[in-house]
Amino acid sequence: MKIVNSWNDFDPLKHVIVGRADNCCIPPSEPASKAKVPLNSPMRGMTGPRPLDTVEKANAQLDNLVKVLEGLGVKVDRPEALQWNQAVVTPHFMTGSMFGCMPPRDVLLTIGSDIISAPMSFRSRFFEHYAYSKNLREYFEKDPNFRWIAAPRPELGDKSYDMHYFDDHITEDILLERTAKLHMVTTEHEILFDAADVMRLGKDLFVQHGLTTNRKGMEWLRRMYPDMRIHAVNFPGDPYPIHIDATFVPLKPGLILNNPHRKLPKEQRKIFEANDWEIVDAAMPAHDTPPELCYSSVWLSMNCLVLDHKTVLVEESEKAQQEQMDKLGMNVIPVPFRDAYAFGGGLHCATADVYREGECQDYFPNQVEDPTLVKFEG
Ligand code: DAV
Repeated sequence: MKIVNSWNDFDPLKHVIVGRADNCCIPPSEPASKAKVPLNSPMRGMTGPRPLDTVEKANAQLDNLVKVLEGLGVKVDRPEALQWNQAVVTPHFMTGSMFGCMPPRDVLLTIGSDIISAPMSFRSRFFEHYAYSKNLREYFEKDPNFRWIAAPRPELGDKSYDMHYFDDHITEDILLERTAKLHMVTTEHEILFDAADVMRLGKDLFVQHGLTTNRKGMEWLRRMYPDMRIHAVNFPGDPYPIHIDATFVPLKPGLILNNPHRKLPKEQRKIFEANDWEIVDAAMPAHDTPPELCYSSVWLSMNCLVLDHKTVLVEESEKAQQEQMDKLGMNVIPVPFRDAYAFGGGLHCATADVYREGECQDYFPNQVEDPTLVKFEG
């Protein structure tokens, strides 16, 4: 029986994993996660299990998302929450706690009939893939074509990070300068990527070079998938480039929303222009600030879950984003989700594809000189 199949983020969704907020922690500071906690956030210095009432509220919205999806005929699986408030000790590092299993999108990368558990660049997220073992074992038992792949487990020792990246004198302006120059907190010591840095469009993967994904991670994907084209993209204007799904979001074949504060540079657009893809500025978010104790920016407004080429789930309060998508020809289903944001993201983050209809398509048959194309850099 075929269970796993998904080549993009917009073909008809039939089977998905939705995360859980149980036991979720704010992990202790570590070389990479200082990046995730904005400089002026009250979360700096706060660690430990998240308050129970916030967990319950997030779970209520996650459970409601499950109901909405099931009501639309989508099969939903859930991960197994571990006791995340345990230390992680490996030969290369120790850290005081884990994170959670709300955003499966960060961890699981579905490419056709493969699901890859990503290396993950945060020490606190090293063992997070175990939350999905139960699901993946089941797919492995039932689907003879499903390939369960673990990317190389990273060391995440001090060589994997620029240990001075977040020294005390750091400002947002300095961060903007550095990220624009592709100087990230993660080094090129080893293969690193988070699954949510990869945007899938059939034969092409567009991978954000940012704080959580390096060039070696892209090179690993290139060697794993020699018939695919891997593109390195980056978005100057984002001081914390972590995950591509509040920055560059495809809605249907030929149409991508781009965060207007994080625009894809001109020379990186050639491949889209040569193949008649339209890149549209996303609407402004409804909120000036993210919810309390939230890692992500207000741009979770565009972190939508596309169900098919005409249907999309958008957070309930994001009226401008809903209106824009409506004008772009989508049927918008509003879903309340802000209480879940602090646990790791929006509607796209909170899900991971198991099955979408459709095959691997070539959306970019016209090849132009493309500076994003990843080649061996030996
Ligand atoms: O804009 O904070 C959030 C993406 C979460 N997966 C942002 C990126």
